[in-house]
Amino acid sequence: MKTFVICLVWLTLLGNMLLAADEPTAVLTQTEKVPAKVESTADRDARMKWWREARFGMFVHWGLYSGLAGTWNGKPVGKKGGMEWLQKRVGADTDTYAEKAIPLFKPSEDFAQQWAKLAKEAGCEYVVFTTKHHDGFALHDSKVTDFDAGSVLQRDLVKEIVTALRAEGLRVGFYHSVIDWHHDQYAYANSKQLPHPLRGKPYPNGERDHSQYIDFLHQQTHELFSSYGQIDVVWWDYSSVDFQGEKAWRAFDLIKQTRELQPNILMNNRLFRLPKAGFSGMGTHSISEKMDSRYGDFSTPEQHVPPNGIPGVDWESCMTMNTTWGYSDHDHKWKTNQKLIRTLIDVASKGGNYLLNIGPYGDGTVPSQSVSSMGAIGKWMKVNGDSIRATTASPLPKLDWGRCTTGATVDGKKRLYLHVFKWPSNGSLSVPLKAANNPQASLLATGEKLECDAGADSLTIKLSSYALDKVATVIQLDLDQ
Ligand code: JFZ
Repeated sequence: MKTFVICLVWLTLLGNMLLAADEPTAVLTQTEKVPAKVESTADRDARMKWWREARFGMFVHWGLYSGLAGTWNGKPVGKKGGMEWLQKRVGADTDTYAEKAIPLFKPSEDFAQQWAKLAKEAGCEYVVFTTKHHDGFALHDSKVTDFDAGSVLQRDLVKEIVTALRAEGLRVGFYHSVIDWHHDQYAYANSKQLPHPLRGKPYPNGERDHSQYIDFLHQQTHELFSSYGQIDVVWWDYSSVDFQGEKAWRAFDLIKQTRELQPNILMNNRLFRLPKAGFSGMGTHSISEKMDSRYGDFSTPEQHVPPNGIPGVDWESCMTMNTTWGYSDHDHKWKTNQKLIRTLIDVASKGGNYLLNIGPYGDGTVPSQSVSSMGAIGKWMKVNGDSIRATTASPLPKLDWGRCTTGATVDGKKRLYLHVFKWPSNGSLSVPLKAANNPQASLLATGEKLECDAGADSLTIKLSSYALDKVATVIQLDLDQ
C-alpha cells in the first residue's frame, strides 16, 4: 500500500511537470492543481450533444446599466461600445452608480415571457443571460449580498427568467461575471488588464483580502446552481493573462463545485487565459487552436467568426446586433437582417454556434429593432432550420457564391445543404465536388427537384433565373457514398 501511495505521488508530480512544461513561468504554480482528466470522450460527447446540435442561442445582457441606457448625468457616454461597462466608462464608485441606476431599473411583470417567446420564435435552442455582470448586481435573491434583485426589488428575476425559458422548452444558460466592481474585497489592483472603475486608484476601504471575494463568488454561484433545477450552461466572464485561474478565482474548486451541483452543465473557458484553455493572449480575437477540456467545454470568440472555424474545438461566436451588449439609447448601428442570417449560416458552415445578443431596456422589454430581427431570423429558420440544426461544418473549399453545411447521413446517403447568397446570373451553380455519385438536388423550401450534372471536376446544378430567397436560398443535395 505504502509503495503504491509513493508511486502515485511520483506519478502525479511527474504528470504535473509534464503539464507545466509548456506554460509560461508566471503560471507554473497554478498548473499544479490541474485535476486529472476523468471523463471519457464518449461521456463528454454525450454531454455536448444537444449544444453541438443547437447551433443557435440567444444572449441577453440586462442589469442596472440597462436603465441608464448609455447616459450619465444627462449626457451620452458614447455612441458605440459596451454600455454595460458604463460604470467603468464614467469612473463611478459603486454607491454613486447604484444610486443613479437603481431607480431606472424597473422590470415589467412579464418581461421574461417576452424574452422566451422571442428566442423560441427565432429558432434558438438556448438562452444565456446575465445573472450578474461586472457591476456586481445579482439578478437573483442572494443570501450573501444586499446588492441583488431580492433586496432591492423583492423579486427573484433569475427564477422568473428560468421559469419562462423552460415553459418554451428552451435550455438555460447563466452568464456570470467573475469580475466584480461592487464587492469591497475584490482586489482590482491585482490586475492591470481587467477593467475596474477605480483602477489605478487606491482602495477606498484600506487593504483588501481577495480570498474573501473568492469565497463570496463561490457562495453566490453555489446559490445559483442549487436553486433553479438543471442549468445547462455557465458562461463565466472573464480573465486576463495577469489575473486568472487559481489565483484570481480558485477556478478548479469553482469548476468542481459547479460540476458537482450540475453534472451535465457545459461551461465556457473564461475562468482562464492560457493557451491550453483556448486563448493566445488578451483581446477578444485571441483564440488558440487547442483547448483542454479541464479548462472548459467551449471556446468563445467574441464579435467575430474564426475564418476557418476551430477544428477539433467546440466554439461559440457571441455577437451584438448593434455595437453594445447592454442597451444604449445612442447606438443606432443595427446590423441588417441579411447580415445576421448570413452570419448564422457562416458560423454553422464552420462548425460553431452563434450566440446572438439582445440588450433589453431597464423594464426588460426588448427594443423593436431586435424584436424585428429575431422575427426575420425565425421566419428564415422555419423554412430552412434543417440546414442549420444538427449540421456540421462544410467539407467543401471556400465557395464564392455562399456557404455549405453537412447534414446527417441517411440510408447511406450523404446530405449537404448549399446556402446560395449570390445567385448565379447564368442559372447554373457550380459546386466543387468531383465525380459526384448519383446527386439529387432540391430546394429545401419547396421540395422542387433541380437538375444536376455531375462532371469530373465539379457538379453543376440548374437553377431558376431568380433567387427564391435573396438572403439565402438553400439547396438540399443528397449523394450516394
Ligand atoms: C466581455 C464583457 O466585458 C462584455 O461586457 C460582454 O459581457 C462580453 C460578452 O464579454 O467582453 C470582453 C471580454 C474579453 C475582453 C474584452 C471584452 N478582452 O479580452 O479584451
